[in-house]
Amino acid sequence: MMTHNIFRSALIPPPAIPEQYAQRYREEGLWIDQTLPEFFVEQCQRHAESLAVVGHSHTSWEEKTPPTIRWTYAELSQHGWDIASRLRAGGVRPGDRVLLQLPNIAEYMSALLGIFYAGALPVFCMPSHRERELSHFARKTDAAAHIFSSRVPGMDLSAVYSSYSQMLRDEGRIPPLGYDVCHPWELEEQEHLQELTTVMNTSAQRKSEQVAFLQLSGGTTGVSKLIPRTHADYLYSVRESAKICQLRSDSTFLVVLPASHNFTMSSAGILGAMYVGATIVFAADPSPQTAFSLIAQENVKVAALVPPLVQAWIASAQRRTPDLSSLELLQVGGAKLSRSVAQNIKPVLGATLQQVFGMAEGLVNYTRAEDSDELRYNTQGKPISAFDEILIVDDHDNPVPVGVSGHLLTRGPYTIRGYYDEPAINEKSFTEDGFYRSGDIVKLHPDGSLEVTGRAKDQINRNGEKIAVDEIEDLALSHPKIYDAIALGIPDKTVGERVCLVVVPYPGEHFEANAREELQHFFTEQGLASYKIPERVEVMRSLPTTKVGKISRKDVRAQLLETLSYS
Ligand code: OOB
Repeated sequence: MMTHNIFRSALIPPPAIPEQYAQRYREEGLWIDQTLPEFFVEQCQRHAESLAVVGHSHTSWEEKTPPTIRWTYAELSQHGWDIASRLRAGGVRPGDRVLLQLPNIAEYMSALLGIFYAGALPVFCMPSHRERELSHFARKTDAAAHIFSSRVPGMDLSAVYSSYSQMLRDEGRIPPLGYDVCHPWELEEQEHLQELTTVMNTSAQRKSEQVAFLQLSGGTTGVSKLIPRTHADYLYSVRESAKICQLRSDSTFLVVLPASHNFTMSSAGILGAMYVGATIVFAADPSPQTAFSLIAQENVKVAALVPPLVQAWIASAQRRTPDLSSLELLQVGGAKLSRSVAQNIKPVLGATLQQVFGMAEGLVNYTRAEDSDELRYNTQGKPISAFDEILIVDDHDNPVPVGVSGHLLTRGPYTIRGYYDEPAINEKSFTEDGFYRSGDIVKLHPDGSLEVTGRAKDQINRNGEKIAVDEIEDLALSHPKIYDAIALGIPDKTVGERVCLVVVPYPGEHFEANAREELQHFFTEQGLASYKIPERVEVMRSLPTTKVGKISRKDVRAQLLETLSYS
């Protein structure tokens, strides 16, 4: 095994929450003095004998067999320590960043605990990320290691790792070490880590208020920005979420969406389940077939889905009448749920709907158990905390009356005050007094519930995965034949929105009938995650412009929707 003797740069301090707020959050008991690794150790001790994780391993998850791993909390912790020891033996040091990119397999959990136990900070990558995204995260965080599995069907992540590592080397950088869970780094017997205290950075005053990990933003500008969340802020949101969702020790939670997503991780999600000592069941794929058999076999009580998946589950359940009798709560979030689908959840799936409107930057809203059906179907709920501050404003930042739609700005005990190492973007994404500009258009209902009525950001929401249009456009413009390009989200029944790219070739350049294949090949070659690759390509001779000569996205969209309705 390669061991590294490289010192990685220190984490850049994120924009801090002003002390007067921090003090308030401490005094009110929102921020407590506990770190995530301490939380894991404590929960694994407290629930040592309970079943913690059910899932496939990296060797078995492609097969349509029942899950092969069943770990108690004590065993999970042991596996976490094992990974931590291996990471440390390989040269990962406390404070280092580690890219975590695993599919929904049981080892996701041991890797997660392992990174924290080693005193390092996970960077939550998606399984679908490829060279372009991974190299960006590695550069931005000076990551020491990248945990992945080389056995992901249809995706050669060893090759992806090698090729972006070479890219980084060519730039004079030292790439992260690759940690393939199929070939774990070796370990000498005496190297076993035993105690957290030996790996924590003890010099800091309040460890719990330091950055714990980096989440990815949905992104409205370029490649995802990194979101620095602290131990104290995140754990506060987890404890409150578990209470709001009324989780109990028998609230077995099914992980369907990627584990790294903030929704799955903490709303109340994986960490909420750990907070109450419940079992976390990993579905190897999001299909209704896989999920339905796990629900019946494992007595699943809670699942979290994006709206397009809910529709797939409903359609499948109507055909097959599966045994979903254990399912109590179906959380739906990540994109707008239509009322008609919302109303079908209870009658068809038997579970109570909870709408979840959240963002990795912080603020999460839930409909509550006691809410009327009217609120449950029509709104996306109320904020977690009485300390969440919500502003709904017009285009000039003036508050709008209750019931009128406006831009949602927010600030609070678990919402960041700035992205990681992005001073220019932070100026635009946050107000001077620290409110985050979510880019969502919402209206307030008289009871305090929020309803999402639109979106003011240039983003495509495909299956709850967010795509910044300018990332796709910038990449398209690097194509030698493309003079101009616009990326748009086209409404779609199965995934919510699909990426459509409208391109204008240079004079004299042509795309043949297969423009789509040609460009899909180009984007794949550029190492772009597959979910961002345009599924529809339209070639136009020119783009409609506004009176002042700017390209009018609205008109392009209108033209396109018109052509689509005829095709
Ligand atoms: C969740 O987090 P992100 O960071 O992937 O995306 C946040 C954005 C929101 O700003 C909003 O535009 C959209 O996703 N969104 C919703 C929604 N939930 C999220 N739009 C309408 N209705 C909803 N229920 O997506 C996320 C994070 C934590 C919990 C749940 C979702």
